[in-house]
Amino acid sequence: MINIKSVGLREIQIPLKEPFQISSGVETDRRILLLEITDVDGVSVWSECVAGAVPNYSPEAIDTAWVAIKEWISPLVIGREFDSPTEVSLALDHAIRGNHMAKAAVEMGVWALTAQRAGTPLSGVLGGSRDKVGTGISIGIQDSPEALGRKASEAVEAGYQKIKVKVKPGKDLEYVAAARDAIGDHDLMVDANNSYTLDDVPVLKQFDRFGLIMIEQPLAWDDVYRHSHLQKLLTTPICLDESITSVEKAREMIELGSGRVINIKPGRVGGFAEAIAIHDLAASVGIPVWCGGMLESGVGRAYNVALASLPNFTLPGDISPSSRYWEQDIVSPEWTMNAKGYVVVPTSPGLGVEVDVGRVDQLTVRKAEGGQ
Ligand code: OSB
Ligand code: MG
Repeated sequence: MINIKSVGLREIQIPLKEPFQISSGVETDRRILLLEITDVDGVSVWSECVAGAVPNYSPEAIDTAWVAIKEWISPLVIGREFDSPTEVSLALDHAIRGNHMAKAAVEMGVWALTAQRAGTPLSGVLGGSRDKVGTGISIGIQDSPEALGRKASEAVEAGYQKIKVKVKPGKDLEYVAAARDAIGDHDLMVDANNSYTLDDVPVLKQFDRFGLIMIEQPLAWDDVYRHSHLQKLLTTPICLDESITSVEKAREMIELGSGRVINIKPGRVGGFAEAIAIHDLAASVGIPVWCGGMLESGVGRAYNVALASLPNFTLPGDISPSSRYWEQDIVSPEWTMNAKGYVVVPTSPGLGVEVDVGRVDQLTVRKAEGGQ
């Protein structure tokens, strides 16, 4: 039984070790919305809303999520009894259109609360089967092909199993060529964050010569249909990220042949129930999935690691260790990766990491109570 008493919101700000640039913008200080969800028995968990400072990845941003969680989502869950996290997911889905990242922060927290109460690791309640998850790195757009080549080879040195490089028109073929030269036949992919159109087919076809394991979201952020045309013209598998916002979108992708791989971010799809549905659908048709990242703190990372332990997450996720992003994370122990590029899935109850509340307090810039 789930019976939530309060949803505390707070915004923290942490400087990223280095700016992270994608086709549509750059992030230097990460503004992060954390929730502290407490039930009527006093059991409490932390969760993270992955929305960014501006809506340049999806239509959501931290400020819209703040309002959505405080004003609309919290009142739907506080003081009401639910039998399972899936019931919470259905209730939120029924009452609120869009606002997936806001809903996910609450819904995922409820899964962690369920795990915490049962004395089970989060991966266990999700149906995870791996004791460690393979990790890749996502390298932002660099100033020169040489700089990218250096970063890519350092990442291979560090053990990352998959190297993903961000591209955009004009910062593409030369950059990818440099990365490929730097890392030999190591697994390499690109992420365009929807910076191309079908007019760019001549350029996009040239990506085929680099032996990439996939090209992520080349066309519009909400497009499925046009990707089906593009996939027919490329030998490189297309992986959809932004445009897979639900299991129904995943079904469209599969039926249209718009891609051959799916990046699952639980925040983007509204939570774990939907993420698991996409995972299961993809598994049933032989489409591999991997867990994407949104520059999460150690809290959001705990949720991603747990999800990535499910069986069809057969490709390395964007689940870098804490030290890739932060001088100091807000959890202990911090997330680490071994020399073979694996992050260990925690076996202790709930998230498997402790939140350093003192540090969170220091980083907090605003607080509120949901539903008030
Ligand atoms: O497209 O996968 C993306 C970060 C912010 C917004 C969108 C994306 C990303 C990443 C970062 O690629 C992955 C990570 O968290 O390391
Ligand atoms: Mg992406």
